[in-house]
Amino acid sequence: MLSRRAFLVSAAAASAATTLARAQPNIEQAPPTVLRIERRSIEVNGKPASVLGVRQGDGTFGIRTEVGKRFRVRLENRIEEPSLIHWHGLTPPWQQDGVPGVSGPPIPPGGSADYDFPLRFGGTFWMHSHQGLQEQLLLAAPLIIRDQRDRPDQQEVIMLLADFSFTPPDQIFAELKKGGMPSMTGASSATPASGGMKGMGTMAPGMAMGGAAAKPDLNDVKYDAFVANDRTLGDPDVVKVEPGGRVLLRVINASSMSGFHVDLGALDGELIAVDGFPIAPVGARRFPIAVAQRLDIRLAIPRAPAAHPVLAVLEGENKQTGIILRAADAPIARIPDTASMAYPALTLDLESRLRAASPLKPRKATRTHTLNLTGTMAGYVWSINNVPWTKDVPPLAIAKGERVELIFVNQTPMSHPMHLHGHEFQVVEIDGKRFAGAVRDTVLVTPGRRVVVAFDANNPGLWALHCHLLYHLDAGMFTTLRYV
Ligand SMILES: [Cu+2]
Repeated sequence: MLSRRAFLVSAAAASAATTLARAQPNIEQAPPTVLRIERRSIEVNGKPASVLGVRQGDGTFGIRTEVGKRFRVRLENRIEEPSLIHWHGLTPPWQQDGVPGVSGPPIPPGGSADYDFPLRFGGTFWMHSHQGLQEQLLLAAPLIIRDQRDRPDQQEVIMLLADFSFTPPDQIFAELKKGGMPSMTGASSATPASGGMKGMGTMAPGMAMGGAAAKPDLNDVKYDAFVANDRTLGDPDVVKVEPGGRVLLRVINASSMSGFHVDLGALDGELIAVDGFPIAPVGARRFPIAVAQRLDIRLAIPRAPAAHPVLAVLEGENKQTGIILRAADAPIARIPDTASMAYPALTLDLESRLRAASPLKPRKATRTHTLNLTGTMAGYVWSINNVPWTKDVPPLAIAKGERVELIFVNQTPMSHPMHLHGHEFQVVEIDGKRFAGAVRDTVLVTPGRRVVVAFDANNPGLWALHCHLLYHLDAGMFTTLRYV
């Protein structure tokens, strides 16, 4: 029965793709890029770990392509369970968005699905499983779309960040629901920092700076490691760079639950894009990155031979990961996986200073929806407007052509990186102050704060809108919007 159903789903996906291809007379004749969802082994802290991955036949993780081309992909599921990949930040037809139960069914084991849609814009994007808790098993990869911003004299370096645990994801989730397990912190949201469950190691100095409200509650899951390009600092990814050369660093936070501070050390960085979309450049040596967000940072490599660590330090703690940029044959010093001090919780300070290079056309909103971010650590229930997601929750109503504003009001002591599928949005207001902020697809809403984003309803369909913390999403901080 299962295999028959599997065949039917696969056949349906193939026939949908065929129909789509026929409807496009100028379609490229080149074969699609084949991506395979596979099980793979990596080594973490000297121990073997079985994880998942999505890569091409030649071993390339994810895809690098160009703006103006079509996204033509055949996705094959070669693991023993259903799976589906979401193209995070892209704007496909809604049926190709890769969210099981919203855009369509997952791909059964041995099955495949076809994708074909135009790439409207370039930038740093990524792909990840939206099925169950597979993302926690590192089922994520870069999705890079080159455009006129990419210079030939500039070397591209990708740093994909993830959090790793030897504990199976369903067990992590079960422990979160039970609350108070030794591997968990923040057992009670009512007294986020006073409980005995909260280890002193999480009590970073910056944590108490969240304003008048309760102290922010950080890092629900205690991970065994943080990795950059699948590696810890004990055995880091070392990238050769040109002394005196230019680098475009594309940072992708593919973590399930962890926000970071990207720390460039002695290098001066110029942040030129967030979530793929250009901003008025911001110079700094440290940049915050919430879960699912991306940073494009230009670096000028000094002429002298040297090894330049690019680190990512966990918010509220001192745990760190990163990669090494090695100019010439400079010796590489061992970097510990803890920083000398804890870094603060992520804030909206940078977000409020970002300005879009290409803002949305000024227009009054024709539709607004308020999304109170709600939940309780007791039982680990997360919700929107106090409703944990089920399939019976009606989609938010909007109409094609509208300028929509979503008002996120965080009523919890945790930060939530909120992601809208299928559309780019602009941050237009924080705590009542209007500004032409960054265009992006994921915005962090910190405890007690009110963040407003605007978008144009230009891609009809049924779309997911959710917190990108994996266990919050799975616990119900998820909803949909729909228009035709
Ligand atoms: Cu959340």
